[in-house]
Amino acid sequence: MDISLLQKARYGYQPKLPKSLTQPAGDIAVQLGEATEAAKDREELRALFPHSYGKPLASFVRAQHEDIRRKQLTRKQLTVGVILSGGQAPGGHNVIAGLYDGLRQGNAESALYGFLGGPSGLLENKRLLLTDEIIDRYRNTGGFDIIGSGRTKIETPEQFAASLSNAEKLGLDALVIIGGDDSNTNAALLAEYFTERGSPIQVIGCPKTIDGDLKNEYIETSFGFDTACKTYSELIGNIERDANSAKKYWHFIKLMGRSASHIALECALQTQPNICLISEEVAAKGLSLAQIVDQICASIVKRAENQENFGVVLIPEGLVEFIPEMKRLINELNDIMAADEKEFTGQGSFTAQIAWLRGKLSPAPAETLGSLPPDIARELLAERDPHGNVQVSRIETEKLLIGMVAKRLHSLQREGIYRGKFSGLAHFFGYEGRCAFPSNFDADYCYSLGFSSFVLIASGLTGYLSSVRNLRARAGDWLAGGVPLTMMMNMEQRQGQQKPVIQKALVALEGAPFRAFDALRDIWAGKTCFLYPGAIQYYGPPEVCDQPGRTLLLEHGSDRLITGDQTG
Ligand code: FBP
Repeated sequence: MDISLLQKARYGYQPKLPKSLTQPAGDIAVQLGEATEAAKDREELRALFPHSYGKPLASFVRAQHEDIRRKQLTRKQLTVGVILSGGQAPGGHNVIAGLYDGLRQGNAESALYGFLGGPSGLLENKRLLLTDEIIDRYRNTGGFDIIGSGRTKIETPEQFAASLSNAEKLGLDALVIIGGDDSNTNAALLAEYFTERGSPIQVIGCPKTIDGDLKNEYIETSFGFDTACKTYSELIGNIERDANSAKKYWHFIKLMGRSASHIALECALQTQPNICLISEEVAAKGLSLAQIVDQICASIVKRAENQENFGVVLIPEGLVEFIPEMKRLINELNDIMAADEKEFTGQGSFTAQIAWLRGKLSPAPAETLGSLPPDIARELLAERDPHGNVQVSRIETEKLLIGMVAKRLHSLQREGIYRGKFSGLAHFFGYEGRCAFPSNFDADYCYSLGFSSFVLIASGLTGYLSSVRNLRARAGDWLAGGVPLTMMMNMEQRQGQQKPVIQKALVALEGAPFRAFDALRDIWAGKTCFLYPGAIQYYGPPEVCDQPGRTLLLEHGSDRLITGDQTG
């Protein structure tokens, strides 16, 4: 098989581990803290998770450390299953490699099965026994192609029973689920279900998603966010330089991140575009589509006064769901389409579907639907994903905004306020970043998360999310352990019912990353302050190659990687 020169070189990269995980496996000690509580809805969660609610935080330390509840890891032979769940995120292969290496280090006879195609692999008992030869072919590479991924949700009683029965048939000691908030909610439910049924099979989760919205006090970032943002930022920087060279286009770039705007914000910090919309701010200020268009036009008009008829606008993928009038429309559409699905799909044509819906919608949402260009309306009516979400990546907000901006500029021209030339180009960056070779940060972080999952399993824990913290320091000083999944949960309304779910972290408007952006964005809107980050570097000085993104550094009180002593 042909492989690129970079892939060949990356096979030789040895991911860095926190010091606590570089001891021989038998010398790693587990320190258990106090019982934990969820931030909200404690009584409901305690009742729903009687066997797994309130577990203590776990951290791994050097065995010679004093005042710890020492627990030597067994060298027992283990059989573990692993699932990749949801969208691809750079570094998934390294999570599996870290888990595999940990298991083999503990006992050379231990086995790791990969379930094929996501959670459905467990339900249908489709799996692959992972060997040295397979693992070595995927070390430090992007993608999830080692075993594939999928978005099947384990939710019916039959699916829970099939999961347990297939795991038992394979003789699994543990199951590792690598996924985002929904998949780790599933991990928590499975852990509770297995224990309730008297099964000793442990369930451990790993925080994955390029969207960056699976984070909290104990999970500093989800893996993949770093590489995806660096990949998009390289592309945005290249477009900025092209825009500044040609001086004739306004580029409207939509960036993935289903709901939260972390990716857009991080890319803005890395590239300093003229405008970056932040969905959470749009919702907080209750901005309408027309007000957003006015905000963009203000920058275009100002720059045109300096003959700068070019610029770059970043748009988060989930924007439409945060604009109050659009949110109301989407919510009503979701309910109507779910309640009368057959009747809706039975309408002969798109025009008939729109007419049918307008008859059922409240007056304001009906008017919003009528005001949208047909292509956008069509995208809003497209099939929902298995979790009942609108597939926001299919809504071409970038084109919608270009059209509305052009119209508004035309009026401003007639009023004599605008004298420039506007030519808008639309881009969408999403899939380009999900399978990139993981940055050194993601390669190290993922390998550590996988290895840490092994230690959680070897320590006999279940219902935990693998956690590696202190990420603004060098890898040797990272702190590995586990966070009880129930600690990160709350109750939310999903498809008409209150359900326990892991909380999604949206961009905090009072947080350091947003404040850093807010302090400079007015300058960026008028002037050309573009930053060109260039491609991810894998080899070279640590401050260029190992530096995590700005969001993580700013959130943890520093503006750059701490490169100090690693030996302590
Ligand atoms: P996860 O939350 O599963 O990691 O997926 C994230 C994501 O890449 C979103 O940014 C995007 O909206 C969605 O997946 C696209 O889904 P699909 O891969 O099904 O097209």
